[in-house]
Amino acid sequence: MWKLKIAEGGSPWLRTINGHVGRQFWEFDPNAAVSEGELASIEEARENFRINRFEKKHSADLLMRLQFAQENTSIAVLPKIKVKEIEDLTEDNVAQTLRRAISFYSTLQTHDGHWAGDYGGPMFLMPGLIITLSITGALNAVLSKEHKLEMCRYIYNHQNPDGGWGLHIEGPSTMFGSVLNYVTLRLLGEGPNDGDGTMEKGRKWILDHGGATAITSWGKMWLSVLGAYEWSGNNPLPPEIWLLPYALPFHPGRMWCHCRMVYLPMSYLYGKRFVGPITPTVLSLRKEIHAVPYHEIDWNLARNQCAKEDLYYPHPLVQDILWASLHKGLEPILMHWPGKKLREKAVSVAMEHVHYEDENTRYLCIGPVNKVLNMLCCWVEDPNSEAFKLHLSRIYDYLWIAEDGMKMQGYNGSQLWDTAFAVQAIISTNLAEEYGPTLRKAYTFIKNSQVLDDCPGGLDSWYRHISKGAWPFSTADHGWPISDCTAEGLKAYLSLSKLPSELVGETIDVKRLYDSVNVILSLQNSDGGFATYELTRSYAWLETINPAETFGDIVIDYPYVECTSAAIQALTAFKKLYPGHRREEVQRCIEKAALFIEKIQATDGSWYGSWGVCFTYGLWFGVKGLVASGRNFNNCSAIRKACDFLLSKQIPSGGWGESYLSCQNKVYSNLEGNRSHMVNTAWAMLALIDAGQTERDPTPLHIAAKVLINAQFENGDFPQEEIMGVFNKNCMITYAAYRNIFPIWALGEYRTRVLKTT
Ligand code: LAN
Repeated sequence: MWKLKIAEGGSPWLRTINGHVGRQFWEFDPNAAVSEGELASIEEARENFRINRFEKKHSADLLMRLQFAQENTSIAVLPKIKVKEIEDLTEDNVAQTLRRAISFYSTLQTHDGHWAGDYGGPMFLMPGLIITLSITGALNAVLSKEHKLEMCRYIYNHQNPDGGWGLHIEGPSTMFGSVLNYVTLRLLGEGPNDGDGTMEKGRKWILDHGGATAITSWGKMWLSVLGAYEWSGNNPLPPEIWLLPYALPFHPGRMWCHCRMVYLPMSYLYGKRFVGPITPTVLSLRKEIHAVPYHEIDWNLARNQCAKEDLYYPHPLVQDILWASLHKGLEPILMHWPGKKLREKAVSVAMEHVHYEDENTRYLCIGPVNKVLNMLCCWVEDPNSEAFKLHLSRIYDYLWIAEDGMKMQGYNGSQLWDTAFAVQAIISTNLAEEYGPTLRKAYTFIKNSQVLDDCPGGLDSWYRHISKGAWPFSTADHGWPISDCTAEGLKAYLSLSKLPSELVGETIDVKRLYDSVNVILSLQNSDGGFATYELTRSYAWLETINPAETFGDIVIDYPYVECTSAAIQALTAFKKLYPGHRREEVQRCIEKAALFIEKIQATDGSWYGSWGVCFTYGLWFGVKGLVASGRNFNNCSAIRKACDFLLSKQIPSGGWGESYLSCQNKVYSNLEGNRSHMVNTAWAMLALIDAGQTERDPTPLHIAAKVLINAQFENGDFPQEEIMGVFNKNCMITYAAYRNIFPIWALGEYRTRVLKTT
């Protein structure tokens, strides 16, 4: 029986700075007391997913929800509301829907005060883990047979009908997804010919589309360390780049931290031309995944091959010329004495940076890709090292299980982010006094998750921004500061601090709030905008050297409407409570940020949301930021244009439903069949309410509220619909809590700001 464990350590190889608050991982306990009924519900959920997997590609996080339902059997559920006519939208009916929704959502809160949930979606993460564990010989020590079974289940469940696998669970087949997942199944013990044709179909997709030499650059790197592809078929990733002066615009220290932290261990492995043990499986894979015999492959040609299915960001010509000259001109020098001396120096500098990252994230690392790459580097450096052991025990933080199987998540969770939103959603309903225990726990979690220190040593030499006072996306142990997570954390904290302390608990030292404001102020760029983790440190033209064909906008940290808006909102909320603190700076920051948001609005009145799908998300942030800065419908044309844009996209049913294609193509796209999606509907409502639509004409809000209310399940939950998170324009990611948080928030605002006034 799988059990979700919360805030537990349990291994001498785990480090923590806050007693593991926020940690979540799944453990298989063969002896757990479990009823027949429980087992049957889990089996049923799995079977339902499997049968409908081509129509509903997104799992509904049912294993966790079943576990919590089991633990909360005594909760009485109010009867469901059905709205037929707009007249049924009474204060009582909306309040009852909200009580049902919040009571249900409260049962999902963990004992340390956060909300846990599935943060899967990408299909290229688990392969990196399995390849690393196979190479290092740690596969069986880290993963039980139940783990492996669930991982295989996941990969089977997400195979497309054409035999291939996508970049993410809802995407069409790509070479990147197909080869990596095929290889993963093989390393997990599947033979090349399984009984039901999965492997044969997968291989056929790969070979029909040009074979594994047409995989993207990241795929080439993974296959090279595994030994199923040659390093000479990779474009250079020279570690010497770490030795260059910071003044150069392409210095890695100026790149987006995620890009920098992924290319760091890659450059170490490339610099060493590291290849794992060539096992019989690896030899067999060389035959299975390539379209021509391995020794006949033209590796020089393969360097720039990429299947058309994978090409989101094709290399510009200058990039190909750059790689060719480094490959042919520089690499031969660095591979032989005396150039080799420089190479040795460079790989050791790279390794120092790897260790710094590991140590300062308690071996979680900034994300799932550098997590496993750093782990591999530590093993390559010394297979018996403590660092490698410390890495192993943090693998579970990235694994999640739902009815579709076990997946690797895009982060070690979205704990702080979801909790900050959940708090603001609940408080928006004006029912806070009924949910004291829930809010108290959440308050404790938020207080316990603030990052209290900067990283050690000279921050500049490690290319790190300050973190003292920031909030992270997941946990304090992860510790990387993020502009909008700090802002949302601060907003949630401040709204809780306004509630009676008998209800929610004590405040923290105001200095900690000043520190968070300091982080926010320090992250404003000179153009007024906010990027994600750091200031924008270089130029957008650097994107021409983005070698990752499947991702857009990864090389530098760009300013975003979401981050900029969140900063404005947090600073305005702070200013109201602490008007004296850095008054002028705060005011100037807000005003510059608002101008930035106006400036980046598209001519059609929309904002493109980069981290959620997509226009509805961007518009919610755009409007909310402008309104927080003091603008409104009457004095700001950007807000009026945003309203018009949103209203023009409302579908006849009354909701909004945006497809992930909006993100890729940057063109508003409805979901297939013009269906509505509860999360988009909620974002659009929130934006319209903030923009003053109530005074103009509340009808669009009424019909949207009706859609939300009618979608609620008997138990107070909402349906899991299409995937709603995104990164780097092209890859989708699951936010399992959004289906609860945003309907609550939108109906909360609807209750307090629309119904109360109309
Ligand atoms: C995230 C998750 C959170 C997200 C928000 C806070 C929502 C956003 O407003 C700012 C950007 C941020 C922090 C973000 C950036 C990109 C991440 C880290 C992710 C989407 C989670 C996974 C993704 C990461 C890059 C995945 C690994 C893949 C690579 C291309 C390196």
